Amino acid sequence: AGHELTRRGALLVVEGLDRAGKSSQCEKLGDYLSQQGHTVKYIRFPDRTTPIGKLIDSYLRGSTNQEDHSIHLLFSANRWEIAKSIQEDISNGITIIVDRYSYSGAVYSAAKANPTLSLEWAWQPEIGLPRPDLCLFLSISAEEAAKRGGYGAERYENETMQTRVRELFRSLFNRQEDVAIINAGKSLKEVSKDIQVAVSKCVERLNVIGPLRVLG
Ligand code: ADP
Ligand code: 2DT
Ligand code: MG
Repeated sequence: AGHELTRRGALLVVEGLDRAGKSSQCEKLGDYLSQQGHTVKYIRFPDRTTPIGKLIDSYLRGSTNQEDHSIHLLFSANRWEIAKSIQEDISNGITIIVDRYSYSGAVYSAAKANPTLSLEWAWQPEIGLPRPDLCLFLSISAEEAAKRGGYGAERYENETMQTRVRELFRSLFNRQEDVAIINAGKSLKEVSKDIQVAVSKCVERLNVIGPLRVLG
């Protein structure tokens, strides 16, 4: 007697270009949801702490080279190795905020313009992973992003890649459901308000959405 059903957590993803404000907004969203009484966990991809993540880290820092398809599959494997723990946390009532996910995975690889690495090809290994209840796409212009500082030293942090990534994010999100496009060019506070509105709507609908789904 007296045992109540645990309400499942929500799987919330924050996506966008470098310097769109993803990490800052993940932190603000975590604080907001905690204040609302949710148990919240923050994770990020790539998760550079695992053995696969260490290979990815040295690739991103330019210490090693990897064939385009091969590194793509490692990024995906880095999500698959954590997929089960995501499912478990969600069913135990924990809301997970994810800093980059499959969308970055598909788009950054496809932006390399390798003739055998299309967006469609790049999406395939993501099929079956936990599906976000909501993906918040922080949309920012090249001009606004540039105001937030120059490019870092990592691979992909250059104008050619960023321009292609911006275009590919747009075409990917045209085809995805459960995406909220957030204007990330506003102030930190305004952006976080817009995110809170979108997330609250999603969290209220969780009982309608039902159990955690998988990416198709
Ligand atoms: P990302 O994780 O998307 O790369 P960050 O959250 O690390 O972005 O933010 C990149 C930089 O831009 C940081 O210096 C951060 O303080 C700043 N920043 C983030 N959001 C805003 C905003 N809305 N307006 C102005 N500066 C911002
Ligand atoms: P940050 O750690 O600064 O977010 O940069 N990337 C990310 C991919 O190419 N594939 C992926 O699957 C993921 C999750 C985006 C990480 C860099 O790695 C890229 C920028
Ligand atoms: Mg970040």
